[in-house]
Amino acid sequence: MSHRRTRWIGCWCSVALVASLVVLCARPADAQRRPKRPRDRAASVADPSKPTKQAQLLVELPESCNTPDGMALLPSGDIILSVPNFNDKKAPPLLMKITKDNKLEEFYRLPKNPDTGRMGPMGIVAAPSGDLYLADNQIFHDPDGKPMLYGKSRLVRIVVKDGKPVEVVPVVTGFNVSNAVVIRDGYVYVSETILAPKTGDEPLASGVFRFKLGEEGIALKQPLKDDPHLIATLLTYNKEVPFGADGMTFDAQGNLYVGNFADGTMHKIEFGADGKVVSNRIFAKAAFMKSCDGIWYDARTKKIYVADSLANAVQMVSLDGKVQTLAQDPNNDGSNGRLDQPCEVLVRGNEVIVSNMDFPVPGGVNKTFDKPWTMSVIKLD
Ligand SMILES: [Ca+2]
Ligand SMILES: [Ca+2]
Repeated sequence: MSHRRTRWIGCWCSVALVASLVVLCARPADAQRRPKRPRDRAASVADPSKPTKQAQLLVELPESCNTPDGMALLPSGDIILSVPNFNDKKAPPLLMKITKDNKLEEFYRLPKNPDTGRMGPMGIVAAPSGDLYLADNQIFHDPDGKPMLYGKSRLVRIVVKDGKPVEVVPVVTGFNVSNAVVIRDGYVYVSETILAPKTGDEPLASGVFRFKLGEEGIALKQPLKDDPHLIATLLTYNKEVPFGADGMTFDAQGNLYVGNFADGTMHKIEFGADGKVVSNRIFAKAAFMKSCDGIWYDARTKKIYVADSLANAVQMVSLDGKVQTLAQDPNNDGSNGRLDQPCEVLVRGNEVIVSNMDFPVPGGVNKTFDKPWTMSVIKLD
């Protein structure tokens, strides 16, 4: 399932990276004289913001792929990678294949978006039919060069026959920022990162839309908040960064998790037996989780992996909501697979595969868009 990521344009208030500290409470004198039990020692050294792993190089991307983004894991173990090339639009928008043995192949040179002449491939996921569902994010493609283009983003289906892409079929039109795409139990879910542009000091609204698989030719109602496919709304309180709902993933029980990009929080959405949303709440947050971009639930380790774009890190969220840093790098160019602004993660076997967008955002650890352009891997135990 694909989880995606986001970039935005605007000014971000720089926030110092605050390490989480374990505060030891004062204890009575007699307790201090007693030897520590092993459990006490473990508790005193546990610093959840300290990375436990180092990212390595999975594959270096060619000249045609300056901005990797979303990923779809296929049943074969191959990965389809979205490459919008937002950093340098001289390169065309592409889909690449990373085979299960990590060979890189061009999969699809995407046809033109009918409104802007250029697709913006982001979140991507394989349907049970083998077709791919893809978010075509047009927010950065204003034909007159304005920073934001609203209402032109889409969800499309890429028809796949005998393992090859054949054509692009529009499924839903009228998003502002179609971002992550996930499929479960006959429905496709799309995160909308800006439900309505901000007009003042109010929190930014974003949301999640749900469509029945097979339903096509849908034009969303405007304003988007009035469309009946909207099942959940998130609010983002960060005043400088207008980006909300982003990565999405389901756990084994069918609960949906959504990253709130600029607040760095993860929301949990629960459904009743009739499929209606019964709860939508902030599930995980931590001082050191600066943003919540692409996310992925791994059933083996029972953790949700988070691409933390701003902190240049991959975080892990346990099903009790606790956050722990898996890997983190300082500002760098991505050489040797060091993290270079991760935007998307997925887990294949015991490997966390990381897409490094390298798309600097003010306030983020990554400062420069620079060669090489890379995918990383973090090996789990
Ligand atoms: Ca780089
Ligand atoms: Ca960089």
